[in-house]
Amino acid sequence: MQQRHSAAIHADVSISSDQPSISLAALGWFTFFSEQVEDGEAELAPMRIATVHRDRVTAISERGPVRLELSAQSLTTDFAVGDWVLVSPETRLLMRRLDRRMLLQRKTEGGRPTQLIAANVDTLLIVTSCNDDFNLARLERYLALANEAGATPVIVLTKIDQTADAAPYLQQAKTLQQGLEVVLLNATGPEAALTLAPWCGPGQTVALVGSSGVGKSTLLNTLSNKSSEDAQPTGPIREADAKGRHTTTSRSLHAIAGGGWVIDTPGMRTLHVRDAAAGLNTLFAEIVELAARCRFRDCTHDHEPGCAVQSAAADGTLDPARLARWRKLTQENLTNTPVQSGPRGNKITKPQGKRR
Ligand SMILES: Nc1nc2c(ncn2[C@@H]2O[C@H](COP(=O)(O)OP(=O)(O)OP(=O)(O)O)[C@@H](O)[C@H]2O)c(=O)[nH]1
Ligand SMILES: [Mg+2]
Ligand SMILES: [Zn+2]
Repeated sequence: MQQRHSAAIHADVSISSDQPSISLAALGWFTFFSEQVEDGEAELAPMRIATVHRDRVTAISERGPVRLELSAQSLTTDFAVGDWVLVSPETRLLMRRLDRRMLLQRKTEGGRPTQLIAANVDTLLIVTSCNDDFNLARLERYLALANEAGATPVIVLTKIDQTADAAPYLQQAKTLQQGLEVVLLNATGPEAALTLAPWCGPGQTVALVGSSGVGKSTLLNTLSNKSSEDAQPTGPIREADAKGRHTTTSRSLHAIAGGGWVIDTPGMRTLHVRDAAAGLNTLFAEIVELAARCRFRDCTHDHEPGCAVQSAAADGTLDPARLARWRKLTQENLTNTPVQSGPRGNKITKPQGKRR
């Protein structure tokens, strides 16, 4: 596998050595992908999509970055950052995308097409700041996205250097999901890389998501130890409401200095839920557990007698605000998720998101 790339493939990059500079395993390649390569494809080079622009796609190969050629039939929007593809070494033509282990998609309302956020991600770093950006309802939407796709969610609270007391943010975030990891950091300082080290390392991929201005690109520059010339651009936020200015406009994959890969994404403030029943059940597991004790199996936890959910809200063991957010998200998911009819009019429920 190592020796088969021709020089042509790297015509536009500076790496000239015959030795691979990155191992495929360090790039995140493992049996799930290698098993998909068929006998006739042994001469093709596996590469990982690094950037997707309107008119071009780049990838990272064992020797470094490569600009890919797309066939007339493929669109750049078919590919997600983090995808594995097979490329002809002679022509740099992208021959085939391998099946994804997981895909993070931004759902839209109704039937509009989804946006591909990133593929083959192990950990979703959900970034918010210790300021006005912090919003429990928005964080829950990101958690539903991670759960549904099968990525481990971690809440990253930035700008601890700009708040007198970060503890209340940490405490509130921890209540959002059972077993949820929450970390506090200053994205501009090198200690941030140590804080996130448990989720980084050879072969691991993390993706940064969150509103504009929370410090995703700042954190990426810290994790990747970028020099000022090749750093991701960052931009100031508005003082009044802590909103950013959408500095990052495309998604991109970068090497982490201590091993592993990190994906930067443009700020997203609105996230809709759709096809996310399993992800919501993981997010709201304490409500699902209570619901199992309701007198009626089809209890809506609204008006029914013997409702364990309502009584938990009444006696203070379940925060009524959390229950209201559960109700809103599950309702939105139902409204947005088309129900297909089976042969005898039976409802077909979708299979749950894949877990690794
Ligand atoms: N003091 C301090 N400033 C931070 C921290 N994180 C980010 N910033 C600043 O916050 C501003 C926004 O940071 P960016 O990294 O551009 O934010 P982003 O999330 O990438 O924003 P978009 O690309 O617009 O989505 C910049 O001025 C950063 O220097 C932090 O932890 N502490
Ligand atoms: Mg950015
Ligand atoms: Zn009930």
